[in-house]
Amino acid sequence: MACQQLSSHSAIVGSEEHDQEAIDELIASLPQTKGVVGPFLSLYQNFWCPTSRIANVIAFQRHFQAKHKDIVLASQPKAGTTWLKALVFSVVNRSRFDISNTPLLTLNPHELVPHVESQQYGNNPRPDLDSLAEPRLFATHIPYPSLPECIKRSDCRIIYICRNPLDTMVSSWHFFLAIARLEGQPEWSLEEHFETYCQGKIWYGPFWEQIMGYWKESLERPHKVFFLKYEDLKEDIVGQLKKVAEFVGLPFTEEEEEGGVIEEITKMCSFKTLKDLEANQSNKVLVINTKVEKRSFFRKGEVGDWVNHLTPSMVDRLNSIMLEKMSPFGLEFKTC
Ligand code: PAP
Repeated sequence: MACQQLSSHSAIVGSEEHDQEAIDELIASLPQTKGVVGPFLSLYQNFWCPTSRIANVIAFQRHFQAKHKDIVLASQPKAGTTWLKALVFSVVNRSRFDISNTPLLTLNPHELVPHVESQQYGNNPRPDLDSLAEPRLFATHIPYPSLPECIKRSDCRIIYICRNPLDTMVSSWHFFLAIARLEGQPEWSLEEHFETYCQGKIWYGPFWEQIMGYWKESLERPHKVFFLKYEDLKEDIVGQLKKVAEFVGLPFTEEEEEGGVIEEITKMCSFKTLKDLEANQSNKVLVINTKVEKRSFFRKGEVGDWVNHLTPSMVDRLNSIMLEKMSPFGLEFKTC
């Protein structure tokens, strides 16, 4: 059933013509859920995609042309995407900007490194991406199997950031509630959100499928997919950033290391620095199909905030999902 669904979708994706009617028919045929979180989700290629973004995803799959130097930042929502965007942007552009003139001072990381499926392909099935400075940086929440084939086949690199599901779940509850409040939508409880999360019916979920897709690929092709954990960044940001720089083919020189360039970048991209910037304060709204206040990307930025929210039975349930779906493949998380 799952494979059938994937292959009939592949026919649409593979079609050269931009056949809006066929796309609309496909979207209308997909299983749908309202869930409790935001807009409708549809089960497209075995992941729960916000229905309003499926056409964008298809356009991305059909028309995107990878270049060998491209860097794709992939994540599950609320796993540390904003942080990763700021860090990799700074690493890649360190010869163009230093800390005194970095665009991070005036722009939110999501404006600097837009999400392909919600921003670049948001209003245009064929955005002009050729003129972007190289190496081009892209971000996506799409699971690995659904990435455009050219990304998988080319030499471009993928950095995936992952976070322990206990904190990710709590973070996503706060984030989606902030959006609901901004839009005057009804609110929902942590318990309701938790249930949806554990059922996998959450943006780009089930979360275990999305995480494991990238994890397995990172084991099979470590030169292609770099698997980064939020908790490891927290513990040793300098060491992790060196690995990121090497992975993208731009290692820090001895001179840079001695000159404190790595520390400067990590300080610039720290939770406190970014959160306090005027560019990331309230009343600044980013539009990614949905309106989001920039400050809602910076809440607490800690490992272990779940202890303040989850009951022992909730923790047991999430732990057993991790034990069943992830541990057998060697993936474990630090949770405090
Ligand atoms: P997104 O997928 O919608 O872009 P994402 O950036 O992945 O969201 O997740 C936001 C989380 O990262 C928030 O976690 P919290 O709710 O537990 O606080 C946010 O605070 C945290 N975050 C954002 N920027 C940083 C940073 N520079 N350092 C550490 N954590 C950060």
